[in-house]
Amino acid sequence: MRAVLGLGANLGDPLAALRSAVDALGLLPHTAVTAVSSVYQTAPVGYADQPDFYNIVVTVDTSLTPHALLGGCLGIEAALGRVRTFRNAPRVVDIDLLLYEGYTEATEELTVPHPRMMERAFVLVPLSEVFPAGEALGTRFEAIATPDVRRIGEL
Ligand code: PH2
Ligand code: MG
Ligand code: MG
Repeated sequence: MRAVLGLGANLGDPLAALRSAVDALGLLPHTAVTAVSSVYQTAPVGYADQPDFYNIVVTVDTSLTPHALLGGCLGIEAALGRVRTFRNAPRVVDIDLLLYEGYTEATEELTVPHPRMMERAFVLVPLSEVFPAGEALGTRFEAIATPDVRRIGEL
């Protein structure tokens, strides 16, 4: 199955954290990383008083279930030193399951498609790089260019 992940980091060495996270995703069982977007420097959304984020979108091929993949993502966040404080707080790395082929769920543990992805340019702009036709795993989206999301190069 194919899945799309959104990664963000804004504490410590964010680019190193994103690289380590992508490497770790590829080491999850039965999982291969199939695409990695460029890195975008993005203005913080939700809680403004924190450093800019660095965001990427990654696609994987996996036979992990959505919950097992989510568990893998949370394990990687913890292994890279993420400490959860408050909502939208600065973080070493955040790995969100945005889309999972043929699957929807809305529970306390997991909501896919990600409930806020359609309003977040820091997700949609890198997503549109990986899916230039504006459709990802059957989900249509539109990315609007904004100065708050700036491409800075390859990971
Ligand atoms: N993640 C959030 C809240 N705000 N802002 C930016 N720019 N990038 C993020 O990844 C981000 C955010 C919650 O996960
Ligand atoms: Mg998030
Ligand atoms: Mg998250």
